Amino acid sequence: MASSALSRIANLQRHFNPSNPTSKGEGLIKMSPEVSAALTRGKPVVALESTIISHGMPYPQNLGTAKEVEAIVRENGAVPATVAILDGVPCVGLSVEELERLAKMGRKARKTARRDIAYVVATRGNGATTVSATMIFASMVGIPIFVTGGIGGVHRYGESTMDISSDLTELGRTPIAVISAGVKSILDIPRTLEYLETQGVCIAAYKTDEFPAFFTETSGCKAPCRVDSPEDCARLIDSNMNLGINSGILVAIPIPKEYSASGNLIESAIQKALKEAREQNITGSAETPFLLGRVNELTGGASLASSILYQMF
Ligand code: PSU
Ligand code: MN
Repeated sequence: MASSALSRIANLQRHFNPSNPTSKGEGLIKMSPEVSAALTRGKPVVALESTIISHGMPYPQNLGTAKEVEAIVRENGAVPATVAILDGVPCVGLSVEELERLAKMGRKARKTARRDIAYVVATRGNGATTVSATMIFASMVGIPIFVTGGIGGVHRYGESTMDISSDLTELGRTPIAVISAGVKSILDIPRTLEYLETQGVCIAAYKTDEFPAFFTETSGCKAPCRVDSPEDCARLIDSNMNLGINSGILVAIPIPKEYSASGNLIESAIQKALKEAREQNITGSAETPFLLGRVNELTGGASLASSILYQMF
């Protein structure tokens, strides 16, 4: 073997030397000045994912929505920290130019879940982080709260394909609170809730006893816990952190009635999109973006409108 390869391998061993502890991402993550100042001063910061920008909506709607969501976080007195990997550098907090670059890149950016992070960094690529990857970076820099639209879940037919989003295992191992509109019914919601129970994830629905299904307030599934105020949420997150439970929390806030799409319309579009995905053999990480795109086309834009409105409410 070439000596340069041998010395690289030997150098890797430093990671296992206990007298030389490796820091979690220290010096490897670029924080925006705004996020870094807020964290130093103890000002509230909210993490945001970026797959929804690259793979969730077309340009320029994606840029408009991303900016709007950041503005809403600011109006409420917190600092937004959108997470992405740009030219191999994990970034927490993006400038307007960086946000624009990612929005224009669209699907050319790699959809980056936990499994993809090392590859995108090593190849100096561009990665839009999913819920799992965003949780990892949020936790590395110390942001306990992360807001998104819909999280990944157990896919329909997951019992045979084993397609279970790494968002669920991440919630089981990273103590971040994810605030979302629940799980879209393109997924198998009852199995998603079972899997989250196995992973030890605390799930609380906000001002309701039912777990919401993103497009609609109801899923037919009961939520394990209920919270009725931001203070309730804060107490829950604090208890989890204080006890060092080390798994995450999912707070599900149902979409307001006036923004929700018709359940029947969505369900028939989902059935059609699922059939097409199977016919075209679309599986793995391509499935979620495909289904979301088709459901939006088949509902004449109603599903995307619900998505955008939810992000903004
Ligand atoms: N579900 C949505 N909208 C999304 C996603 C999921 O309703 O944009 C994105 C999120 O980034 C989520 C990821 O973390 O897809 C999950 O993908 P997969 O099912 O391949 O794990
Ligand atoms: Mn998957």
